Amino acid sequence: MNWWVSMPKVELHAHLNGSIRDSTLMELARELGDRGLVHFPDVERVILKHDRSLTEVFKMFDLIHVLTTDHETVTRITKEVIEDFAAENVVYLELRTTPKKNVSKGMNKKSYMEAVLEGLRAVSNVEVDIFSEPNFDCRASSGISARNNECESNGTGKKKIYVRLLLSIDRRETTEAAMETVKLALEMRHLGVVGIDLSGNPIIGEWLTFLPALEFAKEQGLLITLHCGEVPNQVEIHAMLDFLPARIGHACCFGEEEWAKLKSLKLPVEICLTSNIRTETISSLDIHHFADLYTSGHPIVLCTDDSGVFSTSVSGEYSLASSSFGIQKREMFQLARNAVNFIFAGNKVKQELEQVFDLAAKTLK
Ligand code: 6MZ
Repeated sequence: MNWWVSMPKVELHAHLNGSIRDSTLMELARELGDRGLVHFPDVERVILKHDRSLTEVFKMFDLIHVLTTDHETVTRITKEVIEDFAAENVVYLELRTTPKKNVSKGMNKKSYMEAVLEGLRAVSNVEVDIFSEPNFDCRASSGISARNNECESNGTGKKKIYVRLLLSIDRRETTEAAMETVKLALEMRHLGVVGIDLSGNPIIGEWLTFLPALEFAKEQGLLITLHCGEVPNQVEIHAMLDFLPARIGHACCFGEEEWAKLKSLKLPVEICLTSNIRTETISSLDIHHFADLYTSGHPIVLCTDDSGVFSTSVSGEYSLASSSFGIQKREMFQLARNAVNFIFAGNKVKQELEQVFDLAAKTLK
């Protein structure tokens, strides 16, 4: 097996609807095409196009959401995405998704998330650990039930992946809609929801619209990660850093002042190399901020962002960083291992992941 695949990895920045297999998207598009709901050849062309600007990427997401936003499909894509990450030895996955309403399908944000949980439970070829921290009682009911957790014995002898969920606020949403997502996240904490993400088209929406919901989430103990500096917006970048999120994603359009602030705060950065290059938020890898952050020892974690949309994988991102920046396998292994420090799950999971990396360190050559 390829070394990069064999190495245990931690994925902290993966959007559910960006991580769908092309084959599944094509199948869904064909079905809707047959029912006359989309024009299949147009959709096929969009799905198979792999170089997209940032603006085109968000149009692509709107199309994906047309194909996927019903309960059954949300369950299916969740199951497949987890299987795909597990197959390449991702041992801990923080999967993020935007809870959605789709009135025509009887879907609200809560039922969308129930469909996601159903997808977690549907995975059978690998053991999925979705249980949150021991101080949450998994029998306490909120209308959504936990199954694959420590309340039941596991002992299956199968490969294991820890999955935790982040609920995303889309930058198109209102303050009220953002607050609804945070309240849902709080209601689902015993089911593996550990935090909140702010994402969506970075040229849409104002930071102050989301701030009340993000502040409330933080007060309630949810951990926050923000898409920060995907486009040049110095005022917003400073406001986001002042908010002190637990992590940020991207950090592509930072100036000297913003780098200095980020580094003094030691905020971990989720780095998505292929995504940044494909969307042209960074023009080439030799000027990517990965190199500076890595050499200065700043906390970073390599992630995919949207493995489906950008045709990448976590193994691929590690291999790419190694070859582009001349970093040896042993150091890349250490980089993967360091990511355990930045996960939103608690100490028990961190300790268990340390053991996974200890074991791999002995066996990987
Ligand atoms: C900002 C992004 C993103 O939530 O429907 N998303 N937001 N920047 C990016 N970089 C390219 N990639 C994905 O997954 C898709 C949604 O995630 C956000 C967008 O809001 C997109 O609609 P979910 O599962």
